[in-house]
Amino acid sequence: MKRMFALLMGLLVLGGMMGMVSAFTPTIDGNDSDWGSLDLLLLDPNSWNTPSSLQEKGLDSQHLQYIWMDTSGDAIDSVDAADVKYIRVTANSSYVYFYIKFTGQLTLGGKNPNAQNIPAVAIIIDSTDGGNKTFGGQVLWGADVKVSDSDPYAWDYLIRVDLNQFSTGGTYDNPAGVDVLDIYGDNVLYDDSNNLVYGDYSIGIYTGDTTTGGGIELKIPKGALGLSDQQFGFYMDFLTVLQTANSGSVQVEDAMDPLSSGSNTLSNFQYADITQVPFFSDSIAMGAVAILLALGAFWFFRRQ
Ligand SMILES: [Ca+2]
Ligand SMILES: [Ca+2]
Ligand SMILES: [Ca+2]
Ligand SMILES: [Ca+2]
Repeated sequence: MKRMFALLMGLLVLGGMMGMVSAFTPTIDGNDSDWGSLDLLLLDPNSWNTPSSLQEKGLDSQHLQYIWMDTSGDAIDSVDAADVKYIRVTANSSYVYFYIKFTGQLTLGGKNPNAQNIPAVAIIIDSTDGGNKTFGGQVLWGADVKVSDSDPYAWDYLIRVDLNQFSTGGTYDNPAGVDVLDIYGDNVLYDDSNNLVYGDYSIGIYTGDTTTGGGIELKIPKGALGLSDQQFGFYMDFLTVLQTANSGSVQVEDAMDPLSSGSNTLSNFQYADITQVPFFSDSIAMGAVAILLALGAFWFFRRQ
């Protein structure tokens, strides 16, 4: 009886530990209240705040993630809707999740070709060898952007949300194999040849107000970003593009890089090591529990 009790207690403790360190699953609705609470003023600017540094600053262990705190107010044309405040990244065994927070309220264009001050945001991923140094035109609403030739990065995937394509906030979900284009009028994921990549992804848009700012939440299958089960990290940069009444053409407004007006060359890719996010991936955690259960049962019955 004592052994049975010890076995049960051991499994309970183990289960608790697994729960504490396994990945969390954000709800894709454009709101990041489900990413854990934290005093943003404590976070380091212009660098990744890693899962361990975030825990030191008060993030609970149920919400391990990376946070890039961007400079607020650094959009080239001072449009708050194009100014990224921070980006959160987390992952589980199947998906990578991104949350992009803006300083200003987001306005949605409803496919008005003459819309101004409505940004498109892109996250550029360098996850595999090779790739392209230039992108733009078709995928970035006319803006031509380049990755610095002197840096090692060459992008492989581009995640794009063009707010001019949407009419209302909320969740845009698509079944695997169907592009969001077919249903809602936007394209989301491209490879480095500007071809669409299909997958079971979702977008949540929260337009917010001028005080709270808006946000975009994304769920992308790991495989659609070239990440295998054994590969746990990627380099990324982001950018927002905008056409203002003054500019007359689309230009880059904000990125991880400190930008100057008219500068469309990016070089500040940052590495997100998503192994640090779910300390055990869900499948590894489940496998470990199954093995320990089997060992425990063997030990228990052998001694009966
Ligand atoms: Ca959410
Ligand atoms: Ca910014
Ligand atoms: Ca690459
Ligand atoms: Ca910036």
